[in-house]
Amino acid sequence: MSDRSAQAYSQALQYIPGGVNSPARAFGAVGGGPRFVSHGRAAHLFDLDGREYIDYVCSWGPLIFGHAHPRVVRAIQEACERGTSFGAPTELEVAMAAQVCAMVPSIEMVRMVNSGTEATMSAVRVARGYTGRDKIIKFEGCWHGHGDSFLIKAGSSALTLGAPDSPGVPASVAADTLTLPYNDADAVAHAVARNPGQVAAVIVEPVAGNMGTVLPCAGFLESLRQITRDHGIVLIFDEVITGFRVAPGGAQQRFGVTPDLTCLGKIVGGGLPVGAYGGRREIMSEVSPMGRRISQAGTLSGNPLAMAAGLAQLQMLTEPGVYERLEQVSVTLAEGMRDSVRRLGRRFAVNQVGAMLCLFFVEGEVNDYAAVTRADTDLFRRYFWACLERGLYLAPSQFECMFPSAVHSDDDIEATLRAQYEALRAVL
Ligand code: KE4
Repeated sequence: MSDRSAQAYSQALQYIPGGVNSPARAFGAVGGGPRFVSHGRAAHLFDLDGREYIDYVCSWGPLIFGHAHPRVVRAIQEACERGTSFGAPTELEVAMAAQVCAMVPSIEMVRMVNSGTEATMSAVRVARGYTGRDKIIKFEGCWHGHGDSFLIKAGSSALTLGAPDSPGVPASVAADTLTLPYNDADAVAHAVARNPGQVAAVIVEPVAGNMGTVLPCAGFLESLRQITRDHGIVLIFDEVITGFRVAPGGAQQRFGVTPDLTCLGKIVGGGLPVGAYGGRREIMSEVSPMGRRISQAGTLSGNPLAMAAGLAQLQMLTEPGVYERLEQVSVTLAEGMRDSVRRLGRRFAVNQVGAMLCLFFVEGEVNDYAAVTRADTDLFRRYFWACLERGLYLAPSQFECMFPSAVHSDDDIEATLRAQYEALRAVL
């Protein structure tokens, strides 16, 4: 590990659990210590020792236009000069709500919160309040943030660090969460039949991005929509990753399935702390202070700096050519990686949709959690370090995605595929 990162890390360990403010940043699954960042510029990240990397974490998804985009920086500066927070409504919040509702038509009303976790926690509480039911259905390997109800067979850092179920979650809470295999609609039908009138919501990542990238099989999302509609269950799409990343209107636009509620995060905040949840007016009209007053609140919800950053990014996404560029960059990467794997005589899976992709160290197709858990995580660990040493900054886990941005240049992609091939050859 680089010297200055090592020094910073040993100091961080004195004050912060694991030396990081989120376990996904720890190098637990790959060994060694994390690189501490000095700054970012476009698609590049620079560590404390001045090493430069092509960044495929991009803050775990928010930076669809890369680091410190001038229009985002200027929007934050202008907002900052008017004050950082008021605890009173501003026109920026109205503009943001209107922008989200315009880009994701199933969202008729929306609430801004401060993280994806807050968005999913709130959406589940609203679904429970609206239906008067307690149980929820989620899927193995999906991550919806660290709300108690979700920490059962969860993905992302829980899966990476081998703790899909967390201590501290009361058995009474866990009992109301039914966790089923992703892409298995029959399992959902059976679970609903065994719990008649008790399931408030099905929450799903419409493309799973927390066990690597796993796409919905044909008919899976449509079946969820049919089952939930037939049984008065709220269908929640957790689009914290997929929102604005796989299409302007998210996975629901790309796959043509409309949920009742949608959770957003990451891109919607332009790199600042923002989450959002919203959906059918009939449901959202029950959120406090309206209707049945289902509680949800937050001191910094709709913060003007975060709204300015998110709005700047969303407005740039509506400009011509952006999604063509995102698709072109991501497909070029995926096809190049498949070619590298083939040239080395292996059949590892590369899953890609929109601007999210993942190389699995699993031979053959990867369509569910069971296939993902067959990944050779020790080979991934060696591949991760071989890539880092060749200037590629990947998530330190087999169970995360690569997140290209609209500002990854043709040179970046060419350099990435060259370095990635060399790294694969070195470890294979
Ligand atoms: P946050 O609370 O981290 O903003 O969002 C939680 C969340 C909810 N839903 C989905 C689909 C998510 O992917 C996330 C957070 N994603 C992880 C990475 N896969 C964040 C990284 C971290 O935990 O540090």
